[in-house]
Amino acid sequence: PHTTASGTVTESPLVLTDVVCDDGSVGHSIVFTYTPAALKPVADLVSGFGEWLKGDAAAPYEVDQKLARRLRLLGPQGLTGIAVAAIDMALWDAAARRQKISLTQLLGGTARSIDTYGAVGYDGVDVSARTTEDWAKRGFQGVKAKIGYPSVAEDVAVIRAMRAAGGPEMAIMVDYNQCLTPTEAVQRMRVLDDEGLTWVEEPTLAHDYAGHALIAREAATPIQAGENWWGPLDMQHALDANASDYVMPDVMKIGGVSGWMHAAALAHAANKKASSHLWPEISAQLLAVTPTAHWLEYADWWNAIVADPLVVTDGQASFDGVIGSGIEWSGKAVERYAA
Ligand code: SMN
Ligand code: MG
Repeated sequence: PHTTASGTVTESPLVLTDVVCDDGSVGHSIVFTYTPAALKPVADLVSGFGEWLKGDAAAPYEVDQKLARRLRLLGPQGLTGIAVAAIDMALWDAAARRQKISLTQLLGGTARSIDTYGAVGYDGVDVSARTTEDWAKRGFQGVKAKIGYPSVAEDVAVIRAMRAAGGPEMAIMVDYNQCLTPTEAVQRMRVLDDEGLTWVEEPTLAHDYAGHALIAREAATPIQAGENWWGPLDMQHALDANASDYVMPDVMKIGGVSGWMHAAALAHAANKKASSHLWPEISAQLLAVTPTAHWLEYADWWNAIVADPLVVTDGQASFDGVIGSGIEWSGKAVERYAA
């Protein structure tokens, strides 16, 4: 279970999409619905939108434009956005596979290694320290903990225990998962600013850009946000408000590979470092073509169903030799976990 200050993630409800093209090429993608109640509605939307695309060119740009037009009145966010991202990611995967190259190569880049950090849950002092030590032993040079304990003193105790366990060189990030008011966050930042943190993530409601901007202005530590932005337009609004020092779009919520590439351009233009959120395989490849690339978030939750999960050695993700976006089903496992 992945524990956060805003609830515990105990399962991974995933919709797996295959795009099948007339030339025999296929593309795969994973979307994460957060709750099983959204599984079937998302799967139905993916196949429903798929009906509109039968006979069309398997061209992600064209498909994105078509879906955006068809969905203008329903709106582009929430389950709709998730289904569009499922199709977009699978189409980009198919486009790379057709040429037997990686997604990164298709986008004009080459395989390179990406700094990767591991996750520490909302698990108290002892477990947070132990998990940090485990990541350090595996060669990771960054870890991110969930905090937002009842008092800032408890937040600090967790951070210091992690620092002791991970050593002075370890980059430590913390994530409040939106649990504070802006005023509480400003008060906590006055204390946390002495802890040498690499970033403090989502201290307040994800869509309270003014609140985030207030916190970012008052804090010396960089403020991180982005995993809950729906599409590049949300990101633009956050940038307009100067809501965060760093950005971390989520490849699904930002609109798939197409959305990510728009977001990468926005981060570049704003000169803000960009990190990823979940989806380690595809995100590593996208960070390799993101001019302000920063950290890759590592998660192995979906490894069971992926034939060749991302390889991370000494805290560096690599994808040399991978074809497509790195998503290939582990057939038996998919059958076993099918809902
Ligand atoms: C997170 C990830 C996945 C589910 C819930 C929360 C988190 C993160 O905020 O940054 O990894
Ligand atoms: Mg987060």
